[in-house]
Amino acid sequence: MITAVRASQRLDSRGNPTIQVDVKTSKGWFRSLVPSGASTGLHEAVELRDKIKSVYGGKGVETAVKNVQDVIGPALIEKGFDVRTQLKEIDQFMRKLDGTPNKARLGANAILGVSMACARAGAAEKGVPLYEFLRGEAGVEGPFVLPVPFLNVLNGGVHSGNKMAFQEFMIAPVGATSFEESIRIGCEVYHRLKEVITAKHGPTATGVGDEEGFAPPIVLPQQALDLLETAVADCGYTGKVKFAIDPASSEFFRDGLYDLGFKQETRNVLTPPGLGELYHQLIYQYPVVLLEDPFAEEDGDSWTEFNKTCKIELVGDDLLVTNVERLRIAREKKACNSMLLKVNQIGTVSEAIAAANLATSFGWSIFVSHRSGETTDDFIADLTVGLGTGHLKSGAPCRGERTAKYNRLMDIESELKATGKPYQYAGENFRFPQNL
Ligand code: 2PG
Ligand code: MG
Repeated sequence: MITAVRASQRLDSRGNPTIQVDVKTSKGWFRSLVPSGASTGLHEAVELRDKIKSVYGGKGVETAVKNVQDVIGPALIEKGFDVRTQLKEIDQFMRKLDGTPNKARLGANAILGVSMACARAGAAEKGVPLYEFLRGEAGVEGPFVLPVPFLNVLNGGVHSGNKMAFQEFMIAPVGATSFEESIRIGCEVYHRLKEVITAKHGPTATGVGDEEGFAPPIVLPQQALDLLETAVADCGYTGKVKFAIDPASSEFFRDGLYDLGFKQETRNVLTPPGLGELYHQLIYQYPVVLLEDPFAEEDGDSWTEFNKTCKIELVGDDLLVTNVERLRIAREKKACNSMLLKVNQIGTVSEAIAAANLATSFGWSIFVSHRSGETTDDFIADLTVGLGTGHLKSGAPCRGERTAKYNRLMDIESELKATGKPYQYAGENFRFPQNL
């Protein structure tokens, strides 16, 4: 039973306010911190901001804090839900209390904070680790799966001040034999990449972007992938490390065209088929195994067209926003074959799990994701293992808000090893680890 609910305004990794929620049960206090995106999808649940320009530039979340303290908290306590078994009911109750289709009244940030803290409380009351609790909620069975980390080591788009249009270039150590080894490989490549960038562009070019990947003065995706290839080869990991790209193309979609020069003085415009051709070339030329948001959320036809010939994992982020309605539309249109899972896009843990289960029923893969504005909350590490998704992205292996998730995953791996519970590292099977 929940006996107290507390909320506070705290900071995310960009120095913007976010919401922290504490839920109390007989086992103690359970905390969550809510992340926030920059390249957000049009159909995401509403993140409530105070919009008072003079305070944190309008980004304060005091209203959301008040909504937890004065509305959600007292109502939940009165209901007397059992956190061990009623996470779905708790989430459903908050949705009703909000009363809007996109959580615009109480705020998806307020609701999600409570939902995550309740999941933690539920796990503690049940006496199981959070990943095991979430696995139970999702009805997942079989050996536990440790994911392949997709480390975003080069940042562009709206996540950095360089001129590169594409937002994320990730390295995926699929050839490792354990999660811990995958992190070691990822870190070694990351550090070598810094040296490669220094040699090419000088030491001032090694500053990092919002997800702690480097943001050197490059423009083209080929330049980014060449840097990655060099760093991987120098470390002796060619073949063991694959690449992934999230261009976050909604950010440079204008009037039916894609402007790769959107951060430059001059336009560099491609038609949707032209952009599709560029992706095909990159996939042919480099070991790219995953492509996320290659086309804009309003450009569904281009997704469908590209999916006809795309042989790799095609992930819908802005396109799907972790929302079952959007998933059904995308499936109808044969737009993609994988879902990005971001809990704050939908605003409750159980709705995120429902979206994951629907994606699985479509035969799609699931890629768990952090947000560019993160916190030290490591919830998604447990969620990834709980759902057995086989891969996640949590930025570069650098700075606390990113490494918190990777560190937690190493803890989980050690714990599984120590307790003798069956588990496997997803490796090459990151898309469909249940086939392991
Ligand atoms: C994305 C994310 C996370 P943001 O586009 O996938 O990497 O960025 O949180 O800014 O939406
Ligand atoms: Mg994305």
